[in-house]
Amino acid sequence: KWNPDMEGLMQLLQEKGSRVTLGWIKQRIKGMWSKWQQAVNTFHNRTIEVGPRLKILLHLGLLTKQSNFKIAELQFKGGPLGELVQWADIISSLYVMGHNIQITTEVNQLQRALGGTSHASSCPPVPGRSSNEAEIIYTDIAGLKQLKKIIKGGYGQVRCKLRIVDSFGTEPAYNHEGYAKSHRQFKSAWAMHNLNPRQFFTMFPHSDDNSFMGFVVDMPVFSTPIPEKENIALVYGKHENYWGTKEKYLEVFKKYLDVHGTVFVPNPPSKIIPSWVQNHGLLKATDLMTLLQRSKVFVGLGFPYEGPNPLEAVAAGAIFIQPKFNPPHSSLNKPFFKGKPTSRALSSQHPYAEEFIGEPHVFTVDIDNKEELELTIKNALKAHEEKRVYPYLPKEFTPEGMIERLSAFLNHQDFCSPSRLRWPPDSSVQLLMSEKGQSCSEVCRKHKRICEASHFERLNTEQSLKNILGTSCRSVRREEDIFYPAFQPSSSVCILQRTPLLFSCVGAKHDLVRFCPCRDFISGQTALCSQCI
Ligand code: U2F
Repeated sequence: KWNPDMEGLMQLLQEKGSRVTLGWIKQRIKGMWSKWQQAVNTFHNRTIEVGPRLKILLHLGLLTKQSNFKIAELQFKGGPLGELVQWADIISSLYVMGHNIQITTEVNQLQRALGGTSHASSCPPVPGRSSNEAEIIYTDIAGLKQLKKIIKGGYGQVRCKLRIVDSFGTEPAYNHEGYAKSHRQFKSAWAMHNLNPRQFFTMFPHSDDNSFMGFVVDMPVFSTPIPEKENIALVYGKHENYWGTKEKYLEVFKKYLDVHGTVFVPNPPSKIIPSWVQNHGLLKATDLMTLLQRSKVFVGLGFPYEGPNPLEAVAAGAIFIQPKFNPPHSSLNKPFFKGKPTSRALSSQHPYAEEFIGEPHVFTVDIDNKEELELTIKNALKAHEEKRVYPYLPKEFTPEGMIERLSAFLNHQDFCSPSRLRWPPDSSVQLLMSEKGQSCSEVCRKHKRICEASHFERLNTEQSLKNILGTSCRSVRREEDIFYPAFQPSSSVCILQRTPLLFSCVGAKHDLVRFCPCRDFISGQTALCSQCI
């Protein structure tokens, strides 16, 4: 069933007409193909539950003319590539897993692809549907809006087939249309789609209410012993706008290292990049990897947030030094996050690198404190001298890890049959009570677990609260908000959730103790519980 035939995939990605949208994606897929082949070979030697061959439609809304994002136009000019990385890897994994995929990058193509779908009917799909009809549809928020226009009346029968690729995540409060409309701070042009929050797939495992899709990092093959590093600090920022006012910060690195960059040079060139920076211009992925393998340090400027590049640097054996954010960056203080359907606050440029990787591969530092910064640079150089740094990549960002995760999702997340939706198994989930004012995500992380939203339903009964609390629960009532199920110590009242779409891992209120389903996870494969594979 595995399909390692790249030429077949390239044919699927062929474009008609003059507008080239898939150029960068095709380049990435070709460059990474040998890694996908290797992953397929490892699966020949071990069992994995791949499930039936599915007909899957992938609609890349971000590349359509109608999205107005200009991502296609800027793909070779320093524009954002993170989302293209992710789409390239989703396409590759589904294809090598042997699924029957179709890709659309224009609204009229989407319309044609949906041709056979009976738009008005509701989930689950009607038996005897045409064999041409997609069983799963991956798209992004731009694509979802386009779908909404095509399919009147709330997505009809495709609703439960949807999987939304959504880098930064969509929290339940923004997802539930009625709730968002009655709480103005949660209104967002990107949200209010009333999907199951786990139908949104993020770039990093940062939003427990959503699912974690991720992407793949090209781990270089090193000769042994690993070649000596050169005295290079490579700055993370392919667009000159990211460099803005950071000259003083970079001067500190200049005292210890030669500073390099890979910034796209516009025509005419501007003067934002200091003359002492050796700029290579925007590089091809393979050349960037070679430069990262030569570099001791990869320097975060504070933007872009949560991109793939720091993981590539760490996989190449460089140390990522990044700014700590105090106060954290969120929609409250940063225009970038304004209107995004998440209240998440970033404690640094790359919280995953900070929290899940850490020292000696990642140092997070207050960049306004010059002494602390100098000490960090010295510590990083010392770690290299003492050979304490090695190329590192969590399994979840390898092709094997991505296939493992995606196939588990495809086999177990059945949004068309809610009765089958309680996954992972009960045995991987522990019920915990938060402290007053704490969210479920917080309490689960504190216990080295992850909030598992699919198990809220099981907790949300009078009996289960009484089992946990005994007689402390004086009375029980049902309410609609993002904090329930919960206990209010001041009144000894237990409050159950009335609206399942509002079950939320991140909801927290100062006077409430939350009841939380916290699951275990495989180290390096955060999306899966210990018994999930
Ligand atoms: C993030 O998007 P970015 O495109 O800014 O993310 P990067 O970390 O810069 O990396 C994207 C890819 O670009 C490649 C690099 C990565 O795989 O290898 N690249 C390259 O090919 N040549 C070069 O010279 C430099 C980089 C994030 F992913 C998005 O979700 C956000 O929207 C965006 C803004 O926060 O940041």
